[in-house]
Amino acid sequence: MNIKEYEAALNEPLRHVTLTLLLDNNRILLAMKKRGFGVGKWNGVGGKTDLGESDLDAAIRETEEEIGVTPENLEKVCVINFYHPQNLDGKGLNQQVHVFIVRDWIGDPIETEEMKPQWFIFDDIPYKDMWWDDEIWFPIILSGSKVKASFMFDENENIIDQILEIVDEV
Ligand code: 6OG
Repeated sequence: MNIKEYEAALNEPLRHVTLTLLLDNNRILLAMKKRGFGVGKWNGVGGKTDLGESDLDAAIRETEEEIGVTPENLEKVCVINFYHPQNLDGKGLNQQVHVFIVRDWIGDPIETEEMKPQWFIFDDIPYKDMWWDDEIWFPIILSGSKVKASFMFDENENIIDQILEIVDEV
């Protein structure tokens, strides 16, 4: 099954999730996920958008909860659909991730029960310990472009289909 076929068969909208990336000149803040979905991987910070909440407000709230900083002037740079059809619990893991970059924030990143933050220079992003899709779209957004994409994974978290376009607005 490919992405187009799978999307045609889906009858529920995707759950919205946020992902926020703090940037400081040529450095990016990633955080080690300590529990839950994506445990053991470096990633931006974020989580589920609540019912009635905007994705922007969810991104701010999740960043406060997970690394203790309040982001300001968030810029949405990506919308990515992630499909996990092979997974037994595939329905629950399908999600639409709204990605924001941030250059202004209040407070210093701190470790919490959920995440352990660390700065990385752009040339040293630990892609081997991240979701495989990140190596594809991180360089595009770090060079200043915006992306709409879809990725489909197998049960071993390998990418089995992808669609990606660079867009003016997401
Ligand atoms: P919680 O389940 O912790 O939110 N997320 C992904 N991030 C990347 N870079 N690649 C993926 O490829 C991802 N799938 C999900 C969105 C999950 C967090 O993980 C992100 C959320 O920030 C599969 O509430």
